[in-house]
Amino acid sequence: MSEAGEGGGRVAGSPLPRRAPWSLVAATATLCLVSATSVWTAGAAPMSREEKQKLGNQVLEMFDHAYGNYMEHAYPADELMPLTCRGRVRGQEPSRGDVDDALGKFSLTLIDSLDTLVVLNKTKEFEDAVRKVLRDVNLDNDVVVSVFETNIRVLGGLLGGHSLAIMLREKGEYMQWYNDELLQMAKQLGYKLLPAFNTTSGLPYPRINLKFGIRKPEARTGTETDTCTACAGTLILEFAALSRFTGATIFEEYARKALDFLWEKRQRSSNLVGVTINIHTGDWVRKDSGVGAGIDSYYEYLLKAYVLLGDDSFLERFNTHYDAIMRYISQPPLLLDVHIHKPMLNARTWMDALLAFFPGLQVLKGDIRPAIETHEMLYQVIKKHNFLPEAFTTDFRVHWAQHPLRPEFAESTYFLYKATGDPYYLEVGKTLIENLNKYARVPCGFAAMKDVRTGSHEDRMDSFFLAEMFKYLYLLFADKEDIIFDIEDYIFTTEAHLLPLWLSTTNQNISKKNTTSEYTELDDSNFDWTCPNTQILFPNDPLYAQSIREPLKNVVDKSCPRGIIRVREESFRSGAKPPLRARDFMATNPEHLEILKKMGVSLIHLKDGRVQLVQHAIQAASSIDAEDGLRFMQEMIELSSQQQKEQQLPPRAVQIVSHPFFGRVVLTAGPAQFGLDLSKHKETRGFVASSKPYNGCSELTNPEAVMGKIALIQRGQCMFAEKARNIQNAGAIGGIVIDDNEGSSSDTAPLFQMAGDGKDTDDIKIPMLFLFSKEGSIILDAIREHEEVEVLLSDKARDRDAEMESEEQTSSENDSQNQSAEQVISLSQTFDLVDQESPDESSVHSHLEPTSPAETPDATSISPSGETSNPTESHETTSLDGECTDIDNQLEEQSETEEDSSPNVSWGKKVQPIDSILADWNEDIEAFEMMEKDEL
Ligand code: DMJ
Repeated sequence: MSEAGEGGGRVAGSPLPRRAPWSLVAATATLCLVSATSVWTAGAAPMSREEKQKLGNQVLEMFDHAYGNYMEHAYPADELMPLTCRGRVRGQEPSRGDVDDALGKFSLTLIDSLDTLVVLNKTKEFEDAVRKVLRDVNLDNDVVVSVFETNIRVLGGLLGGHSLAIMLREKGEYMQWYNDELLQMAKQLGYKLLPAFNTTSGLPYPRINLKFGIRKPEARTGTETDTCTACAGTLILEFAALSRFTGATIFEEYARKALDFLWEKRQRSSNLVGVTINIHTGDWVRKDSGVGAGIDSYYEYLLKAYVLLGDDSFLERFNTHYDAIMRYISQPPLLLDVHIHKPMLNARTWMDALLAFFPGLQVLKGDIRPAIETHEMLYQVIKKHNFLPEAFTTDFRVHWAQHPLRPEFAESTYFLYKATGDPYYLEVGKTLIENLNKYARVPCGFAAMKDVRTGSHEDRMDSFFLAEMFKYLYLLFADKEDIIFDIEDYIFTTEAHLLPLWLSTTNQNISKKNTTSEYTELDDSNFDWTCPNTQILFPNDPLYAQSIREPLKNVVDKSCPRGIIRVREESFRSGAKPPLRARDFMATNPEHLEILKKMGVSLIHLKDGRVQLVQHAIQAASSIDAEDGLRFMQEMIELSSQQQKEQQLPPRAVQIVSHPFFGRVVLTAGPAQFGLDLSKHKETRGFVASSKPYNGCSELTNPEAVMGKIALIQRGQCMFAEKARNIQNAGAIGGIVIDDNEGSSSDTAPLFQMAGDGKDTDDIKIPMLFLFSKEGSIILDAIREHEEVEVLLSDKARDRDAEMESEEQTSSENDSQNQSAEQVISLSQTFDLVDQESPDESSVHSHLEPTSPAETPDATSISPSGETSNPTESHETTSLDGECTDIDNQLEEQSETEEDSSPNVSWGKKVQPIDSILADWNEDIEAFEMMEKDEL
């Protein structure tokens, strides 16, 4: 135990001030968060108390805007739909797939917000909210919900609410009437979740019917075989708290059993776990491993279970995994997924946004340096795109452009500030606040970003936004006296619900499996039981955090596309060409197939009719053929990427700029293959008017109404180009086609671009955009309410705070063509996104990855779907201290120009010639085969 731990040992809050033996360690973890704020002397300028208070008040105002609109327009529904300003009721909206499994018709957002109200000092509102929960919430609905989401959001929300309700009751002013009713509800819900654990493994089913449980015919669930590791491993805090609060030990026992099983199943050589596991057999279904989606909170709960429950085995497990993470996944500042059996090989070339929680966890662990590095890298990505895109590549391009207002980065910012006291993190928080207000705030709440590149919105405000984002932002700027209780008496669950640390010494009679003997061989000398004493570290070197951040300052702007390209560059430098050029390749040509075989490239016909190419260098006829195969694959990757770009146009934005929207609502629109290209020209701005006839399929009868305006036209009955010509002839300066399929939305349907009519469309000069029905109805509703509605058509939303300048681009040439059908080109590959928290594997970006790269760890694979995986990356150069080549630049995002070099930045891996790569492959494959045998 460190001196720091003992010196920092503080007495936990009431009702049970007694400390268990582990408390010093918990205090040590707490101590990591006890910062040196008062001694900061250099680096970022200190922030005055007034400025902090101003920002804290801004957070309160933003919370009121989000919560107030939810309560006014959505409650008792689960969530607010901030664009259409109503509640999201499951079954009444088009299904969004697994994301909807969080919605159980139990007023999710209200429950998830309970303890936020207390943290934000809104005690009166908390009291009202608790009364509403007790009066209105039904936990017995015939609805299938995610066990994971229900646990972290609803059970956690009820327990967090209960924890703070009894704290307030004890203080003697508020909640005097409270008789543990929230806890009774939590217990009722706990019993409803228990049937999910009825598996031989003890791992829970991913879903349960709140009314009928599992497997009954009425339940409509219980046939699943897989779950994600986080889904099965993120229960212990809530379940143990429930057991300790109520004395009913069964909950903690079940959660422990699931954790024990996951621990048993870890890959024994690497000590890593996969993303999804079969709940019956315990086999890993997805063998890739990272710290983001699908695994994240499993690690979080091991460490926090130790802090809350004081059980050493949890810390030992955490340390074992942490050692593996730092060995294989952490490539500072990146965190890259690897394969559990071959952890030296990367499984992906991109990172997901959920991993942004990890620096916060590292702070709790006490490993500050990599936390600072990763956080800084994430901040650079945010500065580039305003928000963290759902996924971004290792060279920081957008991979999935969505951003559902996730709180993980704010969480890590808070913990880093607590640990370092560096005012830099307050400035980071300020930027987050500004971006939320500038880009996500809409008149009826805050809307998720549909596409961070265009600034367009989704009609979605997830409950975690209220549970987590406002808590962490408020706490970041709050001084001790701004909060009515001592926050350090509590631990944050993964949903930021607060559980009191005194639970550790309450009702401890849970039977524990003693597994400590398994750890004797572990060398955890680098990851010992203490964390650095930040009270010594930071005052001694106030520039410590800054000195770690400094080399990373330009990491995003100065980066070059890396990895796969580098190998190609190396091999092309010699001028060598593969015997078969990618552009000539035909999958039906037997000669070509023969050449592929020689090069070790095999062809896999996917179920959906596409083909996937996989190279196994070891299967090539010779090492020269293997090199040729590598070159062929690189050409193929480039070709595929180019083809994809040709097929895809990024989405466009329709921004409502008139009162009361003032640019705050941005709708995702599909582009047209004809008319003014908004990516090349300035935006078009104008008032909207409906055309008559509304389908725009004949000469307009109301040209005076659409003259000089942007015409609204309904989809259907004739070609898009014909509609465009008709409105152009009537003098419109632009057109918006609104889908005639009622209920369609870009939230649930893939965007597409409107195709021409097969003839010359050069005569169409005005811009044309497409809106699905739901987005279109936002404009139609606005006209009904406000008559004059002005919009901006563009490729990217404009700064909504600046006064919008009028911009008109009109052109009209008369011509019209008649056709009988529309043509549509699908853009679904890029924009068909799925939620990262999906509890089962089948839902996780299956569209983008028909064959998991993790299944071919020793191979370079590419499919015409555009998703490429190249595990050879881990052998390739990642040192970026050279110049990007033109070829590299071809792969950059269409609209972005990035700088050509990245001096001073090294990812810590070395350039390797191809011979050596191939030799390594062989070694890896042998090691892999050995491991597989061992496991059998
Ligand atoms: C939250 O519900 C929790 O933090 C969870 O562990 C991960 N995802 C969301 C927020 O992004």
